[in-house]
Amino acid sequence: TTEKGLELVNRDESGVDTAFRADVLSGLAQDQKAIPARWLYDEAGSQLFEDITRLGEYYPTRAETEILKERGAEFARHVPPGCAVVEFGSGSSVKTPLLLEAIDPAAYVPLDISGDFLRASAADLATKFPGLPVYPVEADFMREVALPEQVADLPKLGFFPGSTIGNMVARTAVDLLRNMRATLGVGAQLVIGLDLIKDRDVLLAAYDDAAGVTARFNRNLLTRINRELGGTIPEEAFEHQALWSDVRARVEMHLRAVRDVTFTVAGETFAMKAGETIHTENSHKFEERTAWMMLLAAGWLPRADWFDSQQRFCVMLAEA
Ligand code: AVI
Repeated sequence: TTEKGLELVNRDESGVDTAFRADVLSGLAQDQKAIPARWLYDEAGSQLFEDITRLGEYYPTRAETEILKERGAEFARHVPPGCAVVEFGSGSSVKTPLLLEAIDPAAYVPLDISGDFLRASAADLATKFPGLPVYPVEADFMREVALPEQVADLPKLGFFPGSTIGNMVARTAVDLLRNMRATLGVGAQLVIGLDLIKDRDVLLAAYDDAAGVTARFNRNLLTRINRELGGTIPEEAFEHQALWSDVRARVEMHLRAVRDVTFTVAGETFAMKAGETIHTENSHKFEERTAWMMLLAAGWLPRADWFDSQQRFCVMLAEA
């Protein structure tokens, strides 16, 4: 285990991230090739995702920000005074301050697996909220996390914005929500953002924008594989594809081979026929009732929800 910034990554003697290599090699060996979406977020990918959130077609960030901005006083009425806000992920420079301003908490605890992101967002928050104690925790929040003892006696409010829960299949989403409940404790509350099922063309445009930013975000995975795993993937032979699966209620991103290709990754050879794809991301969309069901399945009781003015996005409040 070596340290990259504060981030703990397992690397072999040649510096390769062993988890990345294992996921790519097993994913490319499947009939329907698939690589977990978390590998989209190297430095370039994280920057491209930031760019996506500013695109005209990508409505979720604006819709959720509208809810946090307009309905803050209503959240505040449901939340006990002096709570500790525990954010799953190191926080967005826009959304986190909106929540903190609305509810005036006693402490802020960002949880993230990446120490670099944690440090950056904690420093940013400290300047915006000089009196607020910030206790960053470097941890994988997909599991139960031990919170700092400084917040042990405070009521907890979990915060998981962005519809990031939608990037997980139902089973993983419920496992995460259950672990969040274990992390926060009985009586805690959770504010969670969920993107809603809507017109197919609106959904697809959000994941296949005219300027091609999402295409660059998706295709950057090939660049990363070639660079970090010594791959020979012909990047120009793959195109970005976004599709809506009505059965699974999700947008899927794929990288589609436009011709027959053969390439190697980490010394292993793979072949794809024209039209075959590598599945790179799921983004599930919800209805109010299916979202409630998911929360209930994980032991959370839905208490309230708020929608943006165009009913595109929902922020739910639930209690453990
Ligand atoms: C981070 N996540 C919620 C985004 C989404 O909308 O599923 C990731 C994304 N992928 C393509 N565009 C945005």
